[in-house]
Amino acid sequence: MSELQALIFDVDGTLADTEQHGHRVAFNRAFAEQGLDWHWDERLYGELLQVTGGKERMRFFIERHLPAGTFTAAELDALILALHPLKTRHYGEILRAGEVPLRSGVERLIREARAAGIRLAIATTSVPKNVTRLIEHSLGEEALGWFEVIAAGDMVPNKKPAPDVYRYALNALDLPASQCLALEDSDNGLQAALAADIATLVTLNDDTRGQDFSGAALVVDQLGEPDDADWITLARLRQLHAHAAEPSQ
Ligand code: XBP
Ligand code: MG
Repeated sequence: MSELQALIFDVDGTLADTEQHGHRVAFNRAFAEQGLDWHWDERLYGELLQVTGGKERMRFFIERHLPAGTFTAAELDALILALHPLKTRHYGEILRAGEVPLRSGVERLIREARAAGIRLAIATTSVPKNVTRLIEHSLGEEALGWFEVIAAGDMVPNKKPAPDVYRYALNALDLPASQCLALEDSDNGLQAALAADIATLVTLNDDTRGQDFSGAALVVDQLGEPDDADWITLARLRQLHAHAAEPSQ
């Protein structure tokens, strides 16, 4: 049987609740800075989350929610390319202000895994800068070195639910999928990890509760801390991983 060698973490929604309090706010600030009167409220943003990637999400919004012909194809491309760096800058300011803490149990589990010699990687659709900033501002600058691989954003041709970003991470770790476990929060993320054959633990959040998580090794509310009724230890992850590797009857 293949022993667990590495954990591959999704970022948005998994390490921290970045979407509604971070990315959404940053998109709205970018729209205002560009002189656009668009505002994404929490409900609309919850729907837009079905599309991963900030540039792809803005394109989806414009194509689905604005009157046809509002922009020519060339104007649309140019607008998205202009907005996305503004949004990334605003998002960085939100992280720098410490407004998006890590989710319960994330730091504890990362430290436990490191202490046990488990390798760590990231697989996300968000841009690399957003990942490094979140890690720096929440775990400290030295924590950047804890993650051997940060597979992110446009480093792969197709974003989640495509498996590309997970395959990229496996390749960079030089490990087979059977020696890794993914941690995700969304149906798109779960599909991406499963399509790369990686057993996956899902931690739910308010935007993803109610999605279809068939195929997950386990679905929980949070990783949790020792005072919580249920919390996820590295020993539990090893069990889940071993169980997921058993041939189905
Ligand atoms: C995360 C995302 C990201 C962010 C925005 O999905 O969809 O697109 O919302 O990121 P996942 P950028 O957690 O499944 O990786 O604006 O940096 O693209
Ligand atoms: Mg996510």
